[in-house]
Amino acid sequence: MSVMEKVLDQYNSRVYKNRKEHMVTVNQNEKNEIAANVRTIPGIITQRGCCYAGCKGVVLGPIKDAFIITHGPIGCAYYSWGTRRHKGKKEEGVDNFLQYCFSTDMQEPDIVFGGEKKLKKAIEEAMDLFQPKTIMICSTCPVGLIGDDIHAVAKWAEQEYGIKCIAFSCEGYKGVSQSAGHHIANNQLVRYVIGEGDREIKNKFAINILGEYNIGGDGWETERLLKRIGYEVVSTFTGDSSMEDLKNSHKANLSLVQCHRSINYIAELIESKYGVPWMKVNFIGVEGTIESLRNIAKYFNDPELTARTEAVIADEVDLIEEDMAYYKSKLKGKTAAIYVGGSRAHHYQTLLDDLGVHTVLAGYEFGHREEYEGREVIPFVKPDADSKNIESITVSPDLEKYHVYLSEEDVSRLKEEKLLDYYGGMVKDMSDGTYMVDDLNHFETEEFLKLLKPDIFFSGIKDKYVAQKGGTLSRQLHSYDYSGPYSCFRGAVNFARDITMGIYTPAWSYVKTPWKTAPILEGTLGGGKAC
Ligand code: CFM
Ligand code: HCA
Repeated sequence: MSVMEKVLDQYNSRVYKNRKEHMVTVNQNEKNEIAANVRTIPGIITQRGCCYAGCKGVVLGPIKDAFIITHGPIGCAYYSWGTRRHKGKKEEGVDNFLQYCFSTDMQEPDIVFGGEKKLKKAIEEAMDLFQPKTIMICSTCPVGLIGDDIHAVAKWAEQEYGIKCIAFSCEGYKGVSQSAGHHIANNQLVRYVIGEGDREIKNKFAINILGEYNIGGDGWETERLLKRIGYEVVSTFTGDSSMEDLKNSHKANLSLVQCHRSINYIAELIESKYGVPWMKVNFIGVEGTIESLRNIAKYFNDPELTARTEAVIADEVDLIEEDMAYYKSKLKGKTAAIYVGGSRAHHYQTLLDDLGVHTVLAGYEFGHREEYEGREVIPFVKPDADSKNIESITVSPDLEKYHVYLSEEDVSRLKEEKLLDYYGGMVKDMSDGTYMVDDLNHFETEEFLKLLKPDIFFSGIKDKYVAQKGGTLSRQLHSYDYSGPYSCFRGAVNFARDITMGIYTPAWSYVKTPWKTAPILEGTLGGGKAC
């Protein structure tokens, strides 16, 4: 029986059938079709976050001068505050609210009698104390259930105070975990923010970095590298960004997409409305970074820029070569399992490959089929649960602001070459016999770790300690524990150092795993039928 069959075999037949569709043993001669983007089975202990987490925590949270009020009970605001480690610097003339956590702190009477009054009061207080230029309101579950009209309150605030106030109906239950929240945030940013700026852009090598949230300083390192080559970074969505940056993003000549899952809607809508194409990049891993930089230079098609790209690559590689060779000598032949949100399980395989570490299992919490199998499957994907209650907005070209850098023929050629508007997904970069899994739950995580025994398990806070108590080293690939940046060349060394330290710490061999010391009881997890 294969490892996957051993895990699945513990389920009853109904759960077996369901979960089997979400697990693939990779075989490059086959289609490797996976079921993804479906609601979590009630009762299963999932690792996924909620829709509010994806909207407020992920996409909007890093915008430093947006004053975000979580409308709901206090826990939601508190748990989306700071732990993701999206860093932001104070900038002259730009507010920075990242260190604060604002919430209406709804109580039972607000649920019974309605919470709009309390929300207005919170906005009044915000204006008195902080005078923000932008307020964002994010709803949590009870708000949707009792029907508070946060959009009406946002309109009231705009009229009352002459500020921008945007409401996001991102109630936690609204769709497939974070993925639904990304969509809601993307829609409102396209509607009310992008395209409003009139900053002058002088450099024709003007780019946006979409889907880069500056976790552990990743965005800063990527920006440093791109600026060194000669690019102007117009905006980053949304790591260390200001509203003014986002408003001007339509002025760039190319959008780079780091995390496809969280931002593909914005990338496509910016292209339809303003003519700016997008390119999937990966700044995680030495080889990934080199390939991305070369692809960007290919798009701009300028001999000086291309030469500068090669010179910077040579110099940056030279600086890290010795360290990388050392860490590779320590890590070569080790194995890893990765289970994170909707993009890093792919990106980090590039960096692990650089270090000679073989990824035996990789999965997403809420990736869609295109993040697994590539965008070519989009026409065959059935409408998902989210499409019922989350709008898909369409836009038409803005005749005044629409601009092109390359000719239509050149853009079509690059699209055909899959350099633009394309993402190939994770599976093409995985080797035969490895496992690709979707929406892994706690039970499956433990079982896979027992059977595959990877040297390191990359995941998040909810499953890290379970793994470590079982004797498997675990590093958080969401927040990087307390470390980073891990992006580009210098980041690769930081990552290699951190995991070498982890793997060579003898602690894990001292941990006695419960399943080695206690007999497994019939009918419990790891024993009889789990569900
Ligand atoms: Fe994109 Fe992200 Fe991720 Fe994501 Fe996330 Fe994140 Fe993640 Mo946590 S936007 S999909 S919703 S790369 S918060 S910065 S680490 S699950 S893999
Ligand atoms: C979220 C944010 C999260 C959680 C990470 C974790 C992050 O899902 O709301 O489970 O450890 O990156 O901080 O993905």
